[in-house]
Amino acid sequence: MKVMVDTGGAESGAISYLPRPLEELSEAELERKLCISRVTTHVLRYLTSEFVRCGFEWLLPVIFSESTDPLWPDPGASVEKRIEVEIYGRTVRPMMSMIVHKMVAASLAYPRLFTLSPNIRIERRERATTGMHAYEFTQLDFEGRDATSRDIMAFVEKVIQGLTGSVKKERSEELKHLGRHDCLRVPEAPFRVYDREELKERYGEEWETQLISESDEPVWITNLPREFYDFEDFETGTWDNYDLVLPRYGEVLSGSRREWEYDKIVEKMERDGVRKENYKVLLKLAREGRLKPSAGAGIGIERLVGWITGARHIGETQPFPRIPSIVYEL
Ligand code: ASN
Repeated sequence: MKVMVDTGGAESGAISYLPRPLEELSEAELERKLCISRVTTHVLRYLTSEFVRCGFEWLLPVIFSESTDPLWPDPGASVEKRIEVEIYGRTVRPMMSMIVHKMVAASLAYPRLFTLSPNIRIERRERATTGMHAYEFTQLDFEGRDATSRDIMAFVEKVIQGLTGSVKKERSEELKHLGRHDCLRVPEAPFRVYDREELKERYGEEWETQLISESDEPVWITNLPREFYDFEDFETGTWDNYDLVLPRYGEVLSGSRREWEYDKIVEKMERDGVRKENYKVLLKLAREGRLKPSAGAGIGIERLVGWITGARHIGETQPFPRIPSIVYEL
């Protein structure tokens, strides 16, 4: 089968390789696919058992809901289509992320929680060739009541160090087959932290692409203006949030300390043009003082595995690739 890709003008750093469906792969390619899958299995087992060991409840994911992440006004988000369907007379949306559910769940019932959350984001078609976007992906989304950004960042650093160490040890055959064993290193902690303002001054508007190509270790970026749920200090104009950026593979995690005060959430929703009627439960809890301070993040599983295995496109880490602009039968 020939795939026509309407990329509408490639983004910077475009790659030419696009993953193909299972039934079109050669024996050698299928073997590579199995190696990547073995690493994925290891990654999922390691991460879920680490989170459980650290006292996180493992929640099952939600797919359809009235409330989901607005992914707005984050300049990095680029969905070209927002899906809404009616079920039982109500309009619901597939999860773009479970952020609202996490904030509610952490406030009311589960002080520490995580979920393996399938997210659907119909990315703009030119993102087919970034190698980093898929229109369906899974994030390990987690939240801790009363946690600070520092707590989350330190925890993530430990997890990434432990994971790279264990995958190198226990999946060395697969990593060798994939040509990744010698170049994958356990990163040193603490990871470097950059303020977005500082990066913008140094590299200009294309700071993210520059940083991804120049760094050889995972690094943090803080202070990113984005959605209402990330904590913003109205006095200083700074944001208490963070992205973890991997060399070559880009942002693998984003998270923040959360907004929990009713007045601030409302002010931000109104400022950003986010429809308050889609967040009635969150707003009610905040108004009643039942929404609690928390912090958390989501780890993109495909990107994490892509980095570990040296995948040419994150679609390679998916048994059934979900590449923007390409819909295979399976
Ligand atoms: N999971 C992210 C967070 O916890 C939100 C997102 O995926 N947009 O902040």
